[in-house]
Amino acid sequence: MLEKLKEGLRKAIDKLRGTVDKSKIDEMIIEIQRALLASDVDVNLVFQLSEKIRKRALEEKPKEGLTLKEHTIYVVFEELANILGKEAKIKLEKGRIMLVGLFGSGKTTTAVKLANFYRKKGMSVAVTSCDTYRPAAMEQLEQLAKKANISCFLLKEEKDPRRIATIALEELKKYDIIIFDTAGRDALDEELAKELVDLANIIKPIEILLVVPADLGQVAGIQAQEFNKLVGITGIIVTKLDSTAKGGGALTSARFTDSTVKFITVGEKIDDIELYDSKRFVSRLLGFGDMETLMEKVKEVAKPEIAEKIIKEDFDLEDFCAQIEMMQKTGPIDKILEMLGLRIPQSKNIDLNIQEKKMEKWKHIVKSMTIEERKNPEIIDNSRVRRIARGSGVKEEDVRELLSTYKNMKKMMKVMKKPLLRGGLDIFKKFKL
Ligand SMILES: Nc1nc2c(ncn2[C@@H]2O[C@H](COP(=O)(O)OP(=O)(O)OP(=O)(O)O)[C@@H](O)[C@H]2O)c(=O)[nH]1
Ligand SMILES: [Mg+2]
Repeated sequence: MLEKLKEGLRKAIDKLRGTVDKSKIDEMIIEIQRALLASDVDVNLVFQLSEKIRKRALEEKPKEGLTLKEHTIYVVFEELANILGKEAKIKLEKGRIMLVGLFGSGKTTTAVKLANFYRKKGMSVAVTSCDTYRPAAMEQLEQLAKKANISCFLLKEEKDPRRIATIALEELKKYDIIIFDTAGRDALDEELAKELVDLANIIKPIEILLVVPADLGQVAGIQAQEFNKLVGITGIIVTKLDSTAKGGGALTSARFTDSTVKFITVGEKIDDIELYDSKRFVSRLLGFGDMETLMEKVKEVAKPEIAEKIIKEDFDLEDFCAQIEMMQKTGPIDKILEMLGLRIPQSKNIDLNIQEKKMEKWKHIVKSMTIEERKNPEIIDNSRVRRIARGSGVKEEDVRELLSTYKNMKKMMKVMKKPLLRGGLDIFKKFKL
């Protein structure tokens, strides 16, 4: 996601090597400007930001215990986070959510991702479609919802979106959250405008979220303004951040309204949606790692104790099994590593696409081990392998495979830990972020 911007910003921070002085800070600012402009952030905004960074880096007294370099990085972090929005606040209360946006912006797919997001927060959720404009729009929502096991209400024959909204409200009233997908158009024409205003009046949503694709860049700001004037949007969802370099422009679009970017989507899968928090986002861009989002993902499926161990790289075979299980649920490891601000070379990657069956086998194997073996798998020699295999009814090579995967993962934890400490975690601790 936003690889170019990331690269550019990291290159900028790299300019601070050695003793930091005014000329190094200027060099860094030029790199930041380049990166942001390439990401389609508004020129004036970029210049304002540059001035602020320059002034604060050179004139502000560094916080206690910080070197000038750390101070400068912190200023860059804060100012970038400022222009890239705020921390999104969402209401976890009963109500209706209405998605609006132009053709192909990602409304229908986002409706289901969003439903899944709220469901994970423990709420009952249903989706419905008021898109009577595009052929097969309802079938698309139906299929996506079915795949994700989300309740979906449709009136496929009805041609009036207002009637659909009215009936859906009644039919779905037992749900905590009802998400309304709406039709798109090439532009916000009169017909669409009227339809959306009517729908908003019927649905009375607690959130009207404008869905904009990241590749719109700065144009997203103009759209936000238009839709805001029309129906008063409460937030923006920037989609397809995974597939464009222009995301910076879209992410800064909320400043034309009094709303904020609330969610971003970063892929086509149902879990590829995140609550947007510019501080977290910028820390990821700068390579400090997004510890909070990572921890949140981990917490969704694992106990906090295990999460701690993952970070501390202090885990035994039992934790290992728990961790593999968790990663099967949290998704591919490369995404988790990206949140840690890391890119692991392909060769070092571990294939975590391990089928349920193998997991089951591994659990049996671990059960056949002594406590000491679980704590220190290093002591397991050939004769112990044989005994464990017999005890758990598997082949010796299965035991070896488990041990070698464990070893690889431990190695990877080491790789993960170093840049974390070197990169920004230390700084983040100092700032108590
Ligand atoms: N790579 C990527 N593709 C996405 C993302 N979100 C949506 N898409 C794709 O964008 C395309 C359009 O998405 P839809 O959800 O159909 O968009 P829509 O706004 O409902 O479109 P209309 O109903 O025609 O107005 C689909 O092919 C989606 O799979 C994303 O975050 N990343
Ligand atoms: Mg649609």
